[in-house]
Amino acid sequence: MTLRIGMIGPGGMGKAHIERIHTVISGGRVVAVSDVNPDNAKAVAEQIDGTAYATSAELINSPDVDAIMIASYGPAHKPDVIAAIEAGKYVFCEKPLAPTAAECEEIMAAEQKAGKKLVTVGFMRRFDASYREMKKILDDGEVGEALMVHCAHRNPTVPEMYTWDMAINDTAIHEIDTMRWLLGEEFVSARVDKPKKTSLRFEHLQDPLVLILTSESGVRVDDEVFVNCQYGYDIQCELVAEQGVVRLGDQELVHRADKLGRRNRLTMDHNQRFGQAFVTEVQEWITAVSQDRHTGSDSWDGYAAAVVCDAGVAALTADGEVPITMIERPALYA
Ligand code: ISE
Repeated sequence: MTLRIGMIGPGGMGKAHIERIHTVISGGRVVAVSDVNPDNAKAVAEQIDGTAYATSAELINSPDVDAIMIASYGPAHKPDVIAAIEAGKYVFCEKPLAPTAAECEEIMAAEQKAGKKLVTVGFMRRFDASYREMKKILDDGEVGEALMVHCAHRNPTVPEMYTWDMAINDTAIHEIDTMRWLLGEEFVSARVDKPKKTSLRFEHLQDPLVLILTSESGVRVDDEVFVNCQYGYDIQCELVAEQGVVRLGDQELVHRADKLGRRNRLTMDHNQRFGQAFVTEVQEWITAVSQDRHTGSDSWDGYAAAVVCDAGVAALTADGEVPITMIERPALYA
């Protein structure tokens, strides 16, 4: 059986997912699209020989659509995620689940009413082979307890529309989710260190910055966010544990040695760097949904990321530690 997927908001990320689903992934096909820009919906529908729906509500409720993917703008996610839950359909929503913790709570309330986990949040790093290996080493107890994690999240440049808070809730949100998953615990406080700013940035940005998070057991995570580093899309992570250190392998596309020396060609964006992770993520989602089961990050993960982001954004405009408090975890997400 082929899972018939309806895609809401096929912009850059949505189109990349469609391409993967129709070429390297098995078991699914995007058969329907909707978009705030009807011309885009029509153009994408023509390319995939599918149907363009005038509204996301019509797409979600169509009997010809089995499951939903949402790749629209974050502030538009909540009503579509809730409509999919109410229609009893599995929904894959790109990060963030919703921009505020309160909206994520509304989504969790709808899902609890449905009595079933239907929502997967698109945090793709959980599907990256290197992060998975790091987690396995930690979970198997090979290096003892985690003590610290040093992360770096560098982008070559960001456009002027990238607002000051996005360093946390659009960029660092990846480490926030990945570190919660790696360590298996929540964060209790956030702080932001603000070093000298690069001259190669738009004036409104604090770039670089270092987000410092402390977990329930006291593990300290530092995340250097530097989104105008110029040279590449460079993701680093080093886990320091009691009996060893584990770090992500080299990420460069090729190693080259020539008369200029030993050099590497680096990845330049997230689709290159995490291309295989996206494939694994979407393949696992299609396989799981076809078997009527949930996979990947759930609504609680979306909520927790939103709460930590709120604290991180608050810490960006304040000095010192900002405490992080969460509601009690509902039984559905235990
Ligand atoms: C973007 O939205 C992403 O998700 C990328 O992975 C991240 O590196 C970038 O900073 C974000 O703007």
